[in-house]
Amino acid sequence: MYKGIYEYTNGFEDEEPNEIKTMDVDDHIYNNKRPIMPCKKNGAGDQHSVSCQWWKRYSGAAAGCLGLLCVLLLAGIIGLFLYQRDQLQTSYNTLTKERDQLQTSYNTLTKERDQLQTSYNTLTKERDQLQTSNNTLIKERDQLQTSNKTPTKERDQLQTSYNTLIKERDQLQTSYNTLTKERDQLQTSYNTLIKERDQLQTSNNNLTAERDHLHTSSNNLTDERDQLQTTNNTLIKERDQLQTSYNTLTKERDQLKTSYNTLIKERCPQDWIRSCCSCYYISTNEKTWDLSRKDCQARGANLVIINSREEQALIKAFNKRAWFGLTDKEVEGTWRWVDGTPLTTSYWNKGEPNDFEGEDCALVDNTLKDPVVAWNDVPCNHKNGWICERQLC
Ligand code: MMA
Ligand code: CA
Repeated sequence: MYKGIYEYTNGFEDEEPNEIKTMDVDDHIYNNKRPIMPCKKNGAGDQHSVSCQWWKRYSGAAAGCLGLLCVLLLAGIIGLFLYQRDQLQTSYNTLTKERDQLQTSYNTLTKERDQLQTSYNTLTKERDQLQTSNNTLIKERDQLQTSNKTPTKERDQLQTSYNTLIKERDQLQTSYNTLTKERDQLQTSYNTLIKERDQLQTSNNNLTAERDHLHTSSNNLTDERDQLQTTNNTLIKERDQLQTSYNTLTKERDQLKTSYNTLIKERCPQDWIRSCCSCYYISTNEKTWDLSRKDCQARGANLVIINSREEQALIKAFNKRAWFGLTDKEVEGTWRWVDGTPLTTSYWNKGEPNDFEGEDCALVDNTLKDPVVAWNDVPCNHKNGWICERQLC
């Protein structure tokens, strides 16, 4: 409902005074009241002129109202366009920010897929919104083109606004296409990264398996090493014990060997006679004094040297006419034992030594009954038995 203020002159002065009134236009148009005469009555015979003036005033008011409506409609459309443009600009800014976020999210593989999907959905919605806006614009343009009542200037302004919006829409479409390309490139990069990630994951799995295998081998080797170490320690202990036993046995062996050698030295050969610290060999045949001495030397001994009365009694008890180790063939009358020592204590028979016809070697005679005295000097080249002596200490 629109209310306007109109100034007019009433044609019937008897019904309504000629004054300024406020009236409802719609009531005026649709209630089919008697039309108010916009023209002044000039005379009694000028009725047709009065009707023509009223119609002109009414048509002008209607045209003014229509124009005002058109202006209001255009203002509304322009406002709607501006509002949608702001929304598109806001969407464009949002898309730019999301593109930056996508670029940032590109570095993070885990979040990148979700963010790309979200951005894609947002772009799709906005593309649909753009498509819807475009369709709306096309419809409005068609409505404007079909409206013949719209003034030319206002239509041109609307056309200009429409063209501006179309350009902005094209720019947004271009931005959308650019963002779509960038999104596709990001998607390609994302797919490449996913493949590389999968390859790395596969390599990582292989390396993990090899690491586990090596870890198992290492554990086995460690166990074997520990077992070997334990065995080695046991063997070292056993070796040390064996070494100790070996050393003990070596000492005992050396002691036994020493004892053996001592016993060997102290033992007299078979068929020899032991007495005190010497072994005595009594010959079974006869040789000269020199050959008898050589025989004793061949047996590791020498002709017996008599150092005590007891030894002389022992030799006498053998009851053997035999050479012993006493001679004066170097210096006649100076008797020496075979070890070079001079004779100090002797057991000569009475009248001996007499060097009868050259007698330089002494023998023990077994013809006298005296238990000790038994020596006589006889020629050295005579053959007699002999007695050897090996001293044990
Ligand atoms: C033998 C001989 C000598 C000894 C005299 C003693 C005749 O020679 O044995 O050596 O001195 O007897 O009468
Ligand atoms: Ca003699």
